[in-house]
Amino acid sequence: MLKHALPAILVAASALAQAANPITSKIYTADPAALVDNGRVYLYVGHDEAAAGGKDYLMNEWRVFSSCDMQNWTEHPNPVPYTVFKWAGRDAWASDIARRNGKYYLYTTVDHKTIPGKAIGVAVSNSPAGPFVDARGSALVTNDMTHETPIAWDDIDPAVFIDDDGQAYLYWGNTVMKYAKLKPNMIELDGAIHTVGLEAFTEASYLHKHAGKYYLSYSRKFPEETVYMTGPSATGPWSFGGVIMEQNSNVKTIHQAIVDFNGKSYIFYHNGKLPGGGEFRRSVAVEELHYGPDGKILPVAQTAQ
Ligand code: FUB
Repeated sequence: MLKHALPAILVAASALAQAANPITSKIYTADPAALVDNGRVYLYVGHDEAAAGGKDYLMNEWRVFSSCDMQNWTEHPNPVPYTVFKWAGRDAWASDIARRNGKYYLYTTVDHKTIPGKAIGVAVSNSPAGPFVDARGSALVTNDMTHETPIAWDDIDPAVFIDDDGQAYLYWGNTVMKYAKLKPNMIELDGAIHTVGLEAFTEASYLHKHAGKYYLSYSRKFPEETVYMTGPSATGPWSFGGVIMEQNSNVKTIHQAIVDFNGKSYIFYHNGKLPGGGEFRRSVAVEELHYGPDGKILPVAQTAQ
């Protein structure tokens, strides 16, 4: 009897330990950014508002959620509209967040009103739940139209990382990954913009540190899969680590964020599994992420929804 009962108990226990996906089924959400602060995980997502059968992204705001257990998510009443940036014309695309000196800096992608193409802005708040206001009054990064073949969307998907020595970095890009140092005020680039050639890099670069090792994850190919590299510093040099998550079935993008929380590691991503979901109607979900004894990230399967 016990022989048969045990597996059932284990299945039930692992189901309980599993995170609830998607994070919300009330709206479509995409491009997760996550921050652990004061015993909670804060999650910032783009709101996918395209109608059924829509042919493009319709994203006007970022929504803010938080959880103390990765299971139950509370939405906070301060969505961040792209209009927080007076210089932005549309498109609340991907973002990332960092805390410094008691303030919360939200780096985000928007379309610039006067400089053609995407740009990166930074908003600031005294609370991780907002409200957020424009921290600079102008874009932090704008599209480089002097490039021989200018790409309107190559300055997207900011990721911010503060190293143990206090140096902050911003990573971003589409097709080519770029990075630059941030000044201690977090709202100005410090020095040159560097480019990094990564094999089949598409977008969604993300930097995190675990057990003394630097991990650079990103979306590779299109449809995208999430892969990672490791390195001895926040600027590399990078060595390929492996595939973390395979492509979605009905959505070409996947966009990850990785955090440690209460002794476990997690990866946020999006898919199109919510009923009515698809390319422009995505849903953010979360899975536990595990490291092998050699520091390798083990492949992560998406849980059913
Ligand atoms: O949500 C718009 C774009 O799709 C993001 O900037 C990319 O990362 C991809 O998820």
